[in-house]
Amino acid sequence: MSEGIGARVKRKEDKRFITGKGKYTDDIRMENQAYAAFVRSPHAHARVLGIDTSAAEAMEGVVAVLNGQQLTGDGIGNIICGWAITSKDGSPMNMGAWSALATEKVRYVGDAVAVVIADSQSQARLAAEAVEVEYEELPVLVSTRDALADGAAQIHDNAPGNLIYDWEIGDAAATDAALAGSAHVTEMEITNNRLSPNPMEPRSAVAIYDEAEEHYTLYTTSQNPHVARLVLSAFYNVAPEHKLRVIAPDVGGGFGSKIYIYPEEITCLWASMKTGRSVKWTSDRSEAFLTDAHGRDHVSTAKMGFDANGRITGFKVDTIANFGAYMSLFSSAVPTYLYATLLSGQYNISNIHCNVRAVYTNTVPVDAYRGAGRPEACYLIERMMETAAREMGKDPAELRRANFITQFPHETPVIMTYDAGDFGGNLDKAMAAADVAGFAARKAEAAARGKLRGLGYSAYIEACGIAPSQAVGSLGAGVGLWESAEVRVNPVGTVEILTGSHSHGQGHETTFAQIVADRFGIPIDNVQVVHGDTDKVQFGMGTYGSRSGAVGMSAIVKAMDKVEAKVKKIAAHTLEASEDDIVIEGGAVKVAGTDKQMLWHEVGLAAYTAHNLPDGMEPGLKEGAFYDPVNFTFPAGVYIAEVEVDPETGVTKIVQFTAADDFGTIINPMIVEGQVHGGIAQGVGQAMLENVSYDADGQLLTGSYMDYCMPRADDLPSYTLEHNTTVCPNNPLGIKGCGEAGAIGSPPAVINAITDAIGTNDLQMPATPQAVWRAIQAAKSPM
Ligand code: MCN
Repeated sequence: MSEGIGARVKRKEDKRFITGKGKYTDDIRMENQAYAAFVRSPHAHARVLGIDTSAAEAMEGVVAVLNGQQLTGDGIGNIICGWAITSKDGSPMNMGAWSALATEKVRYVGDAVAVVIADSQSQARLAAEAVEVEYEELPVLVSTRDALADGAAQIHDNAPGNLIYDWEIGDAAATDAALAGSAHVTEMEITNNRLSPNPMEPRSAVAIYDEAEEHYTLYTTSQNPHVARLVLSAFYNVAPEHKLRVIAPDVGGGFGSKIYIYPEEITCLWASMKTGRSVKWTSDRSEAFLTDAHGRDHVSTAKMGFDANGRITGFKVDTIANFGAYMSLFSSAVPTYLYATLLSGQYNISNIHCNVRAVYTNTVPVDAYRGAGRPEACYLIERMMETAAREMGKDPAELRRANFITQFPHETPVIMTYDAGDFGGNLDKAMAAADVAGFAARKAEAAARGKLRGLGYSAYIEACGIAPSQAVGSLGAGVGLWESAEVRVNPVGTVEILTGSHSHGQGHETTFAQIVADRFGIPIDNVQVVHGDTDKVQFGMGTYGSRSGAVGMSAIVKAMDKVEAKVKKIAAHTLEASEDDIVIEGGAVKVAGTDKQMLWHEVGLAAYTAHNLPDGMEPGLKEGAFYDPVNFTFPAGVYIAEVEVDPETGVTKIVQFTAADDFGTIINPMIVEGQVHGGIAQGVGQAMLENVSYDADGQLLTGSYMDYCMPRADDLPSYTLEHNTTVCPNNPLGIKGCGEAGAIGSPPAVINAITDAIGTNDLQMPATPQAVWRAIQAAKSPM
């Protein structure tokens, strides 16, 4: 059976994961290891008047109690956002200072003010409770909507009115004119609810300072260890880059939340140097809810205009994006270049304008969470399309089809150039698989049982494969986003792939091996994927924005091209043939049309034994490459949800969910389907269950699984998945990312289905039974 491109190969890494043999950060145990426990603010907004550590310092097992004054005194820099956004008046973004340990002020419940280092975790935690902090409470701001209001609490002195930036894209005047001349305008206010990321493995760090070598090692739950090392040394001044090794071993999920460098890693590294002990910190679930970067949290008003034939004339959006208490590493890019640039959706729209105001509040920092900006854009467009169809009495599928982009490349008014797609084909596939034709009968049958049945569409598009360096650099990113790879063929013919991508659940050890197996005709078990260690892989950009396939694998392909060229030279020389006649097939390097061949491992051996190489050829068989694409990739698809609502209780069941996706060339259909399943589960979670909630004092009300409802198996239907393929022209494999699509496309499909069932458009996420019941009642007796 082929193990190459397109094969449903089982994941190589799962053997160790499902037998409990994975090696995670918390599994690292160092000799002489101490533990960190953070002293966290119980107030959402307060001045720190004093910290008394004397009682804690006297407790058993306590090694040190360290605070923010000491940290900044040692020259440790502030945490920064690395993506510069310029406001429409030309002013730079207002970035408030964020010290890993707060000094003068705390700005959210959970903000760390001190750290206790002790011999055991329980001793550290007990002593943290004994640290006395005197606070002066300040007025609190939580609500996204209220952040810009007169009299709102002021969170950072250098961000007057809590405004971080006021940014726009598109043509405001042309869009206003288009809306004014429209036959119909749909208007909505849409909230995108705040989410907590909840990877299975909580964040963890083990910091090791070697005094003799003046060298630091950090084991950490990171999606991008190289970027972590760069930022820790270049910006936070924690350690010189060549004296810092960052290792992200097995990581149990991230969903974006492990891209950032948090206060805890900085503090553990510094505390290790201060105390001369290895320092470990592992978050518990409560700390994760309190401190992991949240996602989404937008409030938008939108207007979409149509001409008499149902063609979109203009789309105008005004969004307030809540950034929480501080600007996290990528936060500024999320509601701008990852959101507003996708507001054309799959549609041919000549006039778009979007204004985004980013604001501070006394809540956990908000940054990228699976989809990051693109779910917010998709939700907005697809709720608008469905609502517009209902208002105009048009079929929602046909309204979409009439507006689909059909010619590629297509340049949108919000600076994206879509490279390839077949949006009508995706819709056809989804509609056939969902049996839309049979929906009326199913609805009637449900009605006979007293149930409301509804059907909702979502046609999503996203820009992923986050790179290209030229584009992201010109838009304000602090670094270019390419990827690196090295392909090492060993003397016995086995292959090691060193990649700057990082796998934390996506199955790279399998899919990356598959493309090597495909090219060189060797078993995937003879291919080892090496990642996640700055001492092994020199540099890389890590994994987020569904980039590892399109960008990371492309770097491997480029490196394999170079290996193949050398292999052909060696074989041609040894077999006394022309290089042009050499082919690699079935684990052998052959002279085409003859029976002359070298086995793959014989070529490997020849390269290293080096006594019969072509003149001037260097021995060895390893090649490196960097890949920097010319454009993003644009996965797209159509999702159809079918729901049944109990009108007495509001309880909603998704009875059918159909996804037709276009991911270009698919390397491993089983892994891709797993990615889509997981993404849809997260999208259903956002649509129906999940919501981070704070009270007016800034206390987190959803700080445990009792209050923050994650989707469970019985909340989810069996999915029907279809694939449509248009090959991406901008990478050698023709692939598009699949890691976020499910989370992007599914929320509007679910909400559109529920609102179809209950006959009102007035419903915000999450559509809990209570929210659905209330929407039904409000529709019955409008105020
Ligand atoms: N793949 C494929 N064919 C394609 C596209 C991808 O076979 N046409 C394979 C890839 O080789 C890879 C997997 O599918 O094994 C996902 O690839 P890709 O879409 O490139 O995404 P990344 O590997 O870059 O992963 C990042 C993406 C993101 S941004 C989030 S968030 C997310 C996600 O992946 N977080 C995840 N999926 C996750 N899955 C798990 N289990 N855990 C997370 O934290």
